[in-house]
Amino acid sequence: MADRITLAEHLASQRPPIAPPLAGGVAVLLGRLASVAAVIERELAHAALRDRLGYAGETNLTGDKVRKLDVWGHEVVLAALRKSGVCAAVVSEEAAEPVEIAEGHGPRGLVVCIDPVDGSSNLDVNGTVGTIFALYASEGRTPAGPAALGPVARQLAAGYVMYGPACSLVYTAGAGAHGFTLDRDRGEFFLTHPAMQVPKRGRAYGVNEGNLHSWHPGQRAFVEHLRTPDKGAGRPYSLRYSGAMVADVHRTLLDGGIFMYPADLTDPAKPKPKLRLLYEVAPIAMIAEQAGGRASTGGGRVLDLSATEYHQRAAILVGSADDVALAEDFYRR
Ligand code: FDP
Repeated sequence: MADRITLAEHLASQRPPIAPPLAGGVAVLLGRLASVAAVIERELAHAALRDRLGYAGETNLTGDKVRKLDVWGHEVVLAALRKSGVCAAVVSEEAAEPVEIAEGHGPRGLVVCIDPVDGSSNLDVNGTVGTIFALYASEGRTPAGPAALGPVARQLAAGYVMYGPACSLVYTAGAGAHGFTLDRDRGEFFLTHPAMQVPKRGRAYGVNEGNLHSWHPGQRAFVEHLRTPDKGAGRPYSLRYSGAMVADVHRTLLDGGIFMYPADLTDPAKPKPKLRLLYEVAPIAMIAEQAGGRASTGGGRVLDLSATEYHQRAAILVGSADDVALAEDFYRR
C-alpha cells in the first residue's frame, strides 16, 4: 500500500483546467465528500442493526418515498460541507430549494449538487447504492444556489461513490476520470483506477425493460437489435441491471456497453424522464466523457442541456462511444 497514491496526494498533483482560486476549493470539497463517503459506507454496513432501514414516512419533492437513510445521508453531507468554508450552497435531492451556506459565499464559493444516497430502493435488500455529485462555481452570487442553473457544461467537477463489496470513488475535474478504492482499515481512498478509459464498444446493456411499453420507437428498436443474435457482430448483448444508477454506470465504464434510462413517452407530447439532471445525469455524463465514453439523451449530447429547475429530469444513454452513437442512430431512423 505504501506505493499507492492517496486521493489527497492525487488532488494535489493534478492540474485541472480550473482557475486557481476555484481549483483549491474543488480539491477541498472533493476531500470532504470522500470523508463523508467513508462515514456513509460505515453507516450502511450497520443500518439494519441500528434500525435505520425502511421509510421515514415522507415523500420528497420529486415524488419518491423518503427512506431514513436518505434523510440521514442529506444531513451528514450538509454537516461536512458546511464546515468546508468554500461551499456556498447545496442542491440536494432531499431539499426542495438549495441550502445556502453563508460562510462559503464569495468569489471562491462553490455550489454542490448532490444525491446523497442514490438507488435507495436497494437499501432494504442489501443491494448496492451510491452518492453522485457535481460542483459549480457560485460566481460570487448571493444566494448562490441559482448558479447551478444554466448550461450543465459549466460543471467544474463531478464524481460518484459506489457502496458495494468495496467502496469506490470516481471523480473528474476536467482532466480525466480517476477511480479510488477505500481502505477500510485506514479510512482513506487510494488510487486504483487512474485515467479510466471506457472500452469503445461493450457486450452488455442495462435498462429497466419493464418500461419497454413507454419507450421511443428508436429505443425499442435499439434494444431489440442488441438482443438479436449475430455472432460476428458480438450480439446478443447481455442484460445487466441492478436498479442503482451508480452500480450500473460503474460496471459500464469499466467493462464497456451502455446504461440507459430513457424517457417515458406514454404521452408523446409530454416526455417524462426519471433521473435528475443536476445530481444524476449531468455528473455521470461528464465522468463518462472524461473517460472517453459518450452520454446522450437519445436526441443530443447530455452536456449540451441547460438546467432551468433544480430537480429537472433528463433521459440518459451512457457508456461506450460506439454503443451510444448506435443508439442515437436508432433514435434518428
Ligand atoms: P432509486 O429510484 O432507487 O433512487 O435515482 C433513481 C434511481 O434509483 C437510480 O439510481 C436507478 O438507476 C433508477 O432510479 C432505478 O429506477 P427503476 O426502479 O425505475 O428501474
